[in-house]
Amino acid sequence: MADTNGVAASSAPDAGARIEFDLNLYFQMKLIRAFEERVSRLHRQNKILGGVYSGAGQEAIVTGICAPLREGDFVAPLHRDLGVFLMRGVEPGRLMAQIMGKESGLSRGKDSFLHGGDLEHGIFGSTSMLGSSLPVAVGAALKFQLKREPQVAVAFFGEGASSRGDVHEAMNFAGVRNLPVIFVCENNRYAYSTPLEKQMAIEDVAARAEAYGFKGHVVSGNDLLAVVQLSERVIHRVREGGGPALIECKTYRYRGHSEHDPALYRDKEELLEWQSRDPIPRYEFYLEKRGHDVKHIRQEIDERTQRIVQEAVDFAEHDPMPEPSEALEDLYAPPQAAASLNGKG
Ligand SMILES: Cc1ncc(C[n+]2csc(CCOP(=O)(O)OP(=O)(O)O)c2C)c(N)n1
Repeated sequence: MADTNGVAASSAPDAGARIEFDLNLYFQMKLIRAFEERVSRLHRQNKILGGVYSGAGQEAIVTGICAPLREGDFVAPLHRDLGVFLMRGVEPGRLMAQIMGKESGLSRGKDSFLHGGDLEHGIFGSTSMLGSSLPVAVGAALKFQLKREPQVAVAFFGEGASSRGDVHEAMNFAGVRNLPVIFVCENNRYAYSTPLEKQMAIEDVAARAEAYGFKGHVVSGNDLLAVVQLSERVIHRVREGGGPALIECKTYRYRGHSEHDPALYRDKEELLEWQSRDPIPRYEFYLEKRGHDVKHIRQEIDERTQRIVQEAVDFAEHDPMPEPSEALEDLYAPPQAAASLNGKG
């Protein structure tokens, strides 16, 4: 696995590598949490353009799912998955610049976090339509299959999006064609203010996989160890040609749907209960059982993550806003490129 924020290595063959792998996962999850918290704060300071959709509480999912991915794999994140960008090796400063709408951001200041993508790191920028990125991930998986490339596609979505038609069409097609795609549902029990039971007649989104001819798995999305152990196994199988998979991660978002939502539709007891299952202390407990000096490691990693986040903020704050004259650049593929895509170039 890469040191700070590179694409994570796939597996840990021996004890030494396992220790490094375990500690790097901890570092990644803590970096995502620190980044999320800072972004929420920056939003309150009016330094962020557009909405902020915090994934605080859900960090173990992106960390554990992305860890076994390789360069060249394709990921379609959910609007709450800032962590995917860090896990795939996007520079924290560039990510912060994107969130602040600055020139060095992924879209060169044309959007905030929500729709940012980075194909260089295999990240498809999401669109506002819930669930619409699943057919795109399936398209990428079809390309991998047709070209016999050993890559996989991963599509993250919420349980709210799972009630949308595109999600079912994507899963059906993936099942029919046995495509190398992993669908990851981050089931945080609320789609904006709509609770789970008001939009699904069953308990598990994962149960739907069977109807499309592949396996659905349920895992605690607050248990990094469980997520990574499952994702290593599932991604390996999918990569080997075993066909699609659906992983449902049960979790909870700490903040409102977005920063402007005080989430008055859920009760405090529920939030407290989920916070008592926070993925960070849970993983620390595992590290402790493995014999690590967690207090010392925590302090070291906190200092490191705070430094990285501060450097990212400094970079983004000093980065210029884009020039108005660039407003129409990068909106469409140049005619030459479009013609060659159509086979007429
Ligand atoms: C097709 C569609 N319907 C409604 C919305 C408005 N909307 C944006 S996010 C959201 C809730 C999404 O819930 P979920 O898919 O569970 O993901 P979560 O936000 O909980 O992570 C809604 C209703 C939208 N963007 N697209």
